[in-house]
Amino acid sequence: MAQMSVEVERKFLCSADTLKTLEEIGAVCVGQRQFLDQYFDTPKFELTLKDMWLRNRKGCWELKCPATVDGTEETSGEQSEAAALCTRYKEITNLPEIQTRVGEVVKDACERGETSSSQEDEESWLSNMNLVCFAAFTTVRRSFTLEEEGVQIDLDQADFGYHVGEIEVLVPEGGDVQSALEKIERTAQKLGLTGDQRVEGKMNVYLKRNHPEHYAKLLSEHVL
Ligand code: V4E
Repeated sequence: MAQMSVEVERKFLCSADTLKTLEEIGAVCVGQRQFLDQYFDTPKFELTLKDMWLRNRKGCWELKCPATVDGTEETSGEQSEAAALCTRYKEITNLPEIQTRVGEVVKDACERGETSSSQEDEESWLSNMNLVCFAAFTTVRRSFTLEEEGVQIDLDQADFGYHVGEIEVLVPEGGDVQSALEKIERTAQKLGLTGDQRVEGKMNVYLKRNHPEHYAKLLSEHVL
């Protein structure tokens, strides 16, 4: 069960001043890259209804699922307002581990026969688990670091015309989530962010436009 870090993240709205503010607080640009994300689920959306997000990015498989599922990180009871603005997701990048997790949810899909290990079709596990691509979009991401806090700040521009910022800290397994939350809160303050707006992720906006019924269902099930 190696390679399972927790991504603690707070999204924020970008404005015309964001770049200037980043510069003023001493954030350093560490590069720009572009990537295509393809998200997969069953036709009945069994994964995303459980807040599990399976994607392929640059040829690598990644599964994001809530960090609280195993009850490891949460200090029970209420959390601070600042912490409530942050999401915490486990990031699983090990393919066999991803297949196990997904298989636990997609139990009644199709039987997973020997063909799944066929060399000529490396992605046959997708069809065996009844997984289809439901979202695909390209992001141009400019990344910055704020070294004194050890946070990364990403400015994302999705190809469907949505712009969003993220302050994030990757916490290795067993690491200190609380201190990550504090780093993010201090960074948010330096950026002059207020917590009074609900900030949508790229996927929110994508689903609202392309799968409005599923979007409504995720809202009513409190996934989004
Ligand atoms: C976790 C999640 C989704 C998967 C995409 O996650 P996100 O962090 O939005 O994407 P991205 O491209 O920034 O990934 P990174 O490069 O940082 O790994 S889609 C919806 N969710 C859940 C979710 C939520 N409930 N609330 C907020 C504010 N964001 C995401």
